[in-house]
Amino acid sequence: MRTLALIMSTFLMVAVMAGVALPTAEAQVVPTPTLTVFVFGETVGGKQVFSPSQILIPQVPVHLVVTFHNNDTMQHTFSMNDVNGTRWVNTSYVDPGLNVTVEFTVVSMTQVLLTNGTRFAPEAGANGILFYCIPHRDAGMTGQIVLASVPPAAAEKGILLRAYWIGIIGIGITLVWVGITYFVIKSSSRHFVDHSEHVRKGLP
Ligand SMILES: [Cu+2]
Repeated sequence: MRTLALIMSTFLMVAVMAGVALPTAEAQVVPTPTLTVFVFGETVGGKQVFSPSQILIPQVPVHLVVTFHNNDTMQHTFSMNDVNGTRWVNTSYVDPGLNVTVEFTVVSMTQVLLTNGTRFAPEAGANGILFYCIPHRDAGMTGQIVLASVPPAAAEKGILLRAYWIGIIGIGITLVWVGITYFVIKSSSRHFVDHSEHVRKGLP
């Protein structure tokens, strides 16, 4: 009986250890996703604008492929500066009816990585990373790359991991108590020596 209890508890301990060891194997490298968007340059109600004026990104980092289409009768650009006013992303002047594609990686809301490996700190707008049209910036032709979700991934992961550890610790504590109880009951019971002692005697 004692041997059986030892075998059982050993088996359960091994199962718990295996469960604890699992999460380390789950560590993985997540590749940067690519988001392809179209942005139009046009004149709406006499005003030069980007349409849409916001590029919503679901997360950072994200690789952005922006196809700028000039849907107007005058030239426009899709351009981005760093915090010091140096221009790093630029379609140059796009003629009416034409497309130009630019691509870069938004590493974070304060860092952009170009395809040639250069990193720069992008100029910020009120809600995100600013982009603009060179000849019409002062006329208000600006837009922003906006992070659509404020760190949901980290929060979600935290809750899931916490639930996982609460479960594992709960199972562990339960097993420890089963073990303690077994030995407490065993030590407070004397050994029966023959079958007559096993017969239920009822209340004293
Ligand atoms: Cu313009």
